Amino acid sequence: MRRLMAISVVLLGTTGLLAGCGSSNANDANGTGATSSKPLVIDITFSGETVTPNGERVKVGVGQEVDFRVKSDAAGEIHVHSTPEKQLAYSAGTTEIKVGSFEQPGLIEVESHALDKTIVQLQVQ
Ligand SMILES: [Cu+2]
Repeated sequence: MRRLMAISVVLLGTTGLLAGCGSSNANDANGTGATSSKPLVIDITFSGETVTPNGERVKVGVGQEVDFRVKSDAAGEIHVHSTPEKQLAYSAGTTEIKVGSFEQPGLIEVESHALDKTIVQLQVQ
């Protein structure tokens, strides 16, 4: 008897999911499921002694892929204070860098040590 109940619960759950699938597209766009699927692209521009953005806080979903699109007049490195930390090299011109995803919620500093500036703070949540 107990087993039978368990099975019918599973079946109910499955049909519920299937039924929800076709109609849930509109809801998905403004909420929950959207974060992890597409990468967050952050544009970073180095010019002489300045960098844009400059210390801004950017929200990232846990497990969401992050890409940096770096435009610079000279080669350099970006330091990501994640665990483990990452040292990302870029060249003069435009460099696309796949940073990867972060599994731990928290604040991650992204810095240029050459300029001694914080570029962005990734708020992983
Ligand atoms: Cu650093």
